[in-house]
Amino acid sequence: MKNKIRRQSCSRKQRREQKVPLRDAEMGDRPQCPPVKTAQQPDPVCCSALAGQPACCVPIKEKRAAGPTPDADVLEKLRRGYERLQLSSSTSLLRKHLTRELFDRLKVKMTQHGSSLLDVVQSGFQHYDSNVGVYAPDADAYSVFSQLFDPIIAEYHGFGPTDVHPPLDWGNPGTLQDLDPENKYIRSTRVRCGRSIAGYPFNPMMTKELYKQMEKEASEVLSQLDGVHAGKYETLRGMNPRYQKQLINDHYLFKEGDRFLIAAKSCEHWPIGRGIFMNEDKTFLVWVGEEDHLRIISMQMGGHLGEVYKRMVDGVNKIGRKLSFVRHPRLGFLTFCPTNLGTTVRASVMIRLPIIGRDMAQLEALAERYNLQVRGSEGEHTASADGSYDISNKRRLGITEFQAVHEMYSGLREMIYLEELRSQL
Ligand code: ADP
Ligand code: CIR
Repeated sequence: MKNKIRRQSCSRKQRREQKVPLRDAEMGDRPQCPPVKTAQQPDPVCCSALAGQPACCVPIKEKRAAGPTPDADVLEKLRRGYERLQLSSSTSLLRKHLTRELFDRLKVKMTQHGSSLLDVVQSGFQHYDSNVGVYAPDADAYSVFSQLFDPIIAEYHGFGPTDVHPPLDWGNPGTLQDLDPENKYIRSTRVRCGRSIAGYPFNPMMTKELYKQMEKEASEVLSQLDGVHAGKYETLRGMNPRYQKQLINDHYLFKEGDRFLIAAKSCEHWPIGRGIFMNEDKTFLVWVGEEDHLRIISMQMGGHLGEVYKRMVDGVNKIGRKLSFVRHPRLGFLTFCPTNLGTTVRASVMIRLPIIGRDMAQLEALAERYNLQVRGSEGEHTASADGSYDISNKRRLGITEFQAVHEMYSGLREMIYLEELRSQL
């Protein structure tokens, strides 16, 4: 008796090289296998038996539901990674929410771009000090692996599995004043948002060609910006290393070698497709090809949040007229990291609070009270080099853009007030 056959996943490379992305988990665009008898081919042969054909099926004893599954190597990596994570002392949201039962259910799933659970969890499997530990390798991952993403998103943003992100609302930037008019505490203010350009997968699934295409598309649009946003795009390829280092040290450019992103396969083909757009004053910047396709940033010295926010909003609106961004009906704007979903907005100040900021743990506890997040002076996962901290809104999902910024605004006002009070004791 002939063996029955089932579909087997093609390798990641095979999938990525397909010009047309897979439409659904039933492999709608893949060759028909097991083959169907037709008048022309009454006794068709399985593709795995044809010399020179990429195999997309493999003989098995029992027929199973059609649909791609990860190959044996991926399943083994998942099994080992999961066992080790369980034995570790990791406090990541990944470890907390990926129960054995859920792991067994999700490990066989794949997205239409061919991403597996491994693509979602590999950063958290490698780095036990992750806060979160998961990334979405493509937009579809948020649906296919929703049973893992949803509880993580709920815990990070306070956004439940049936909640729906509100429509975009920038509010009125003019109502946000200078947080530190006497220039006593705040060195600089920055507001950024992330955008994924429609038609491209997220980092781990990007090929060299896609990076080049995306950079070209983005840089052409950016080069046409006018007014205060007008500036120049500089690709990272061939950038003078000293100039690049200076831009990083001055907090304009993304740093290289973030171990969480490397483990998430987010730095492949570096520096192809990566670069920065800057206006003349370096108060409006766009990162291309870093963690998200685009990071749109406004920053300036001092504490005038309203001015900084307005410049970002106007810039995003101009860019949005020329590029289509990926927006999910429930999760808002989609980003690579689930912590950035929804509004994607992070409004931060670089601030010195000599009394209440004397120790980081105490400062973090206070910040939590106002839904704020404290980062080191060189960015996420860094320490404070000079007694200053980067303090920003923590929540980005389930609230409007204006609410996200306002949460930071009112929290920072409270913290500065406390610092003032204590300095008078
Ligand atoms: P994001 O996720 O917002 O891109 P990162 O933590 O990766 O932030 O930081 C990116 C860069 O932006 C780092 O150099 C960081 O120090 C800088 N940065 C963040 N907030 C401010 C601020 N308010 N003023 C100046 N630089 C800032
Ligand atoms: C982590 O899990 O720590 C990293 N993947 C970064 C997560 C995003 N940032 C954050 O929670 N502050």
